[in-house]
Amino acid sequence: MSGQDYLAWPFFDDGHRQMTNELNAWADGKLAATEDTADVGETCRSLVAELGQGGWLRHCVGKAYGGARENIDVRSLCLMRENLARRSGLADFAFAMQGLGSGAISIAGSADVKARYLPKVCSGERIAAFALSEPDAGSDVGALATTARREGEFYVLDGEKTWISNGGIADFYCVFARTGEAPGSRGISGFVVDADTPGLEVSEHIPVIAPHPLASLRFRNCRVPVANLLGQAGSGFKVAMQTLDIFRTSVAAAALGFARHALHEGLARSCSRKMFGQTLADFQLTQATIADMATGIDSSALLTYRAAWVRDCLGEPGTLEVAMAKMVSTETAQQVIDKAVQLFGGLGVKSGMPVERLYREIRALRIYEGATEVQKLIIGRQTIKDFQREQNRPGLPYK
Ligand code: COS
Repeated sequence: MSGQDYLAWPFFDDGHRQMTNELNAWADGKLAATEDTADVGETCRSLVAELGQGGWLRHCVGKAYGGARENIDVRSLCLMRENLARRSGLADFAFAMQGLGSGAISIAGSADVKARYLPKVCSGERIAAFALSEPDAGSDVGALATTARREGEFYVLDGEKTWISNGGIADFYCVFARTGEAPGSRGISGFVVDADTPGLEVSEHIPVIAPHPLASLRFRNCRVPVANLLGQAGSGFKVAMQTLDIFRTSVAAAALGFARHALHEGLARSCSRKMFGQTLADFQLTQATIADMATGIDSSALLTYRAAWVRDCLGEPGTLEVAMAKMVSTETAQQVIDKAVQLFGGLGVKSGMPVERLYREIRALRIYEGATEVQKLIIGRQTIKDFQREQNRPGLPYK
């Protein structure tokens, strides 16, 4: 399979096919220049506005708030991210963060909170962010230490968040803090906090290898109305996990987009580069490399769209399928891009070359929204649990 042939897969309906064709027509030529930017914050702001005006952010929220489909459709999110990421890491990022940053509102916000925030997320008028990680609680979310204590009609937040995408440019943050109903993961709640709330400040802008707006936040005596609580007090860990169950699949799709771009670059190079009296593509070693790249990409696509389909069509969270998709797609994309760099030889590491940019861009996807090791934990635990539950069922083989 090549190009957009995979759209014929039974995971998709005609709406997905039409949306993807329209997105590609809209994005062609438009997004290429977004990568070499001096001010990533400003570029992301205008990308969010453009994506909003183009109607693309409608895929980040449900229909009642301006969205394209009844509920957030993970296959649409994935097709959007894959096709944006093929062209521009920042455009993909700007799109994805509107969804991730408002996902907890879609899942657990009151009708009032949804009505206040989601339509403007959809139009691109307000920029969203998801604030979960802390200096001492990244993979171990249950250990987070930011506190929220109830005082009358407010919760008062104190603590620090870090690695917050859109930090510094967001208009609001979905923040997770310890409210203490129970120890560990059962004593955490989610809140929507407007960026201009007194007591909330950006404490550090974090430079990274593939520049994105990323910051640490400090909360000091930051008073948030009780009405901004997301779901029940104490349910925040589950709300955060449910949000990640939706958006981790889309990380897999973004990795797929980067990998497809790298394969395209690798093929163009292999078919044009002359050496030893033939082209690079004539060497069996190159053909083996291309075979690994192409097969890895299709494996990733199958796992990614299966995870999206499980959620959209079976109505299940698909935590196991999501974890498999995220792990395989991000790890595979890293290998595919590395092979593309190798096909370019010295030019592959020259600053500004597409494969050099992809090499920097892919790395963080193996870490954020649950590192590969966390995905292994989820897959291993769930597989063991399934075995233990099923092992006494009559009729299973090997009994
Ligand atoms: N959906 C709904 N509920 C979930 C869930 C999910 N996907 N995953 C776990 N839960 C529930 C569990 O059922 C359990 O509920 P009870 O307390 O009622 O039994 C509770 O949440 C705690 O679950 P668990 O014991 O599995 O939590 P752990 O502390 O062991 O953490 C991992 C599990 C490591 C998987 C989790 O902390 C995680 O995903 N970490 C990575 C976080 C991340 O992605 N950070 C990046 C932030 S965005 S850049």
